[in-house]
Amino acid sequence: MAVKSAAKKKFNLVKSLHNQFTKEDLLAQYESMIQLRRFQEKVGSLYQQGYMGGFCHLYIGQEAVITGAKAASKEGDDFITTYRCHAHAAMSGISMEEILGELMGRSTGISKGKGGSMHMFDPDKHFWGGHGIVGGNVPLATGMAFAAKYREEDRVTLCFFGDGAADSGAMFESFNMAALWKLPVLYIIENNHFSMGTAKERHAAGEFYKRGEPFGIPGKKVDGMDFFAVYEAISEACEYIRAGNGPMLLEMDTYRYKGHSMSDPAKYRKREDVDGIKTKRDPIMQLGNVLMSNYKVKEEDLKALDKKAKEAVAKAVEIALDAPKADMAELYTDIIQSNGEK
Ligand SMILES: Cc1ncc(C[n+]2csc(CCOP(=O)(O)OP(=O)(O)O)c2C)c(N)n1
Ligand SMILES: [Mg+2]
Repeated sequence: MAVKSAAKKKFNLVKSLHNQFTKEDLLAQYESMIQLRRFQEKVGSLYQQGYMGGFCHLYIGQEAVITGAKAASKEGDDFITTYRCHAHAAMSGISMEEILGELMGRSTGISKGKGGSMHMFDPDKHFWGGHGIVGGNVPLATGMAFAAKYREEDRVTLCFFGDGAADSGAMFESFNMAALWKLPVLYIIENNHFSMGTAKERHAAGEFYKRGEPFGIPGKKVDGMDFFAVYEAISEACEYIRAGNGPMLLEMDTYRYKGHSMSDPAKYRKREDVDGIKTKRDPIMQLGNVLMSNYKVKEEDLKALDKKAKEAVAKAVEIALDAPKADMAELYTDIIQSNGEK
C-alpha cells in the first residue's frame, strides 16, 4: 500500500484537519471503514449463496461518506437514507448480527426479519431507514426537521439520497419548504455517478450541488472518497444549520464498485473505470496512506485491523445463522390498517 502522489496532493487540501484527530481516533475511523467493507463483501457472498431473498444493494466504495458524516455529526442527530442502507444502519449503532438477521429473515433482525435489506430502522438510535421509494425519504427528512424545530430540539436531520433521487420532484418540493421554514436539515446527495444503469450525464442536467440555489439553499461539492473532506464539509454544514440558518446541500462525489443491486452485471461501464477509481481514490486506501505517512502507523497494524474486521464479521454471521426464522405472526404486528387501527 504505497502512498500515491495524487492521493498525497488531494490530502494537502484538507491537511489542516489531520491535527484535529488523535492517532487512536483516526485508527477507529479506519477500523469502521474496513469493517463496513468486509461486512458488505460478506453480505454479497451470502446473497449469492441463497441466504437472502429480495433486493440487496451494497455500499462498497462509498464508505467515507457515512463514516465522515457520523464523525462530524452529534449524538442525537437523525439519519435517514435510501435502500442502500446497511452501512448507515451499522454506523448508527445497529449490530452486524441485527442487520444480517434482517437480511436473512430472522427473528433477531432489526425489523424482526420482515423488512429485509431495504427496511432497517431503529428510532432509539435515531436511524429512520431504509426507504425503497427513490426520493421518498427526502420529504420524510424534511418533516423530521420540521418536528425538531417545532419542538425546539437541537437536532439536525441528515438526509442521504442518490444522484437519481436528486432528479425527483419530491426533492424540489422539500427544498422549498425547508428553505421557507429554515428547517434544520442537511441534504446529502451521494453522487455515485449512476442511477441504476444510467450514468449521471444521461439522466441529470446541471450540477447537483446547485439544485438548492433557486430556494437560497447553499450547496457545495465535496470529494466523497476522502474522509477528511467529508468530515470538514459536514462539520461546517451542521454548524451552519444548528445556528438556525436553515438547510444546506452537499453533493458527495463518490463511486459504487458493485452493480446497482445484486442482479446487475454492470455492463454499462468499463472494468477499467472501476479499477481506476479503486487504485486512485479508494477511501480506505487514502485514509490508510494518511495514517502511515502522518501518524507513523505501520502497514502491519492496518492489516491487523483488517483481520480483526473479518473475524468480527465471521462471528456475526455465525450468530445470525443460528437465529430462528422470523415468526409468521409478526406479519400482523406494527401495521396500521387503512382505517387507522393498529
Ligand atoms: C419512485 C421510484 N422510481 C423508480 C424506482 C426504481 N429504482 C430503484 S433504485 C433506482 C435508481 C436510483 O439511483 P440513485 O438515486 O442514484 O441511488 P443509488 O442506487 O445510486 O444509491 C431506481 C430508478 C424506485 N424504487 N422508486
Ligand atoms: Mg446513484
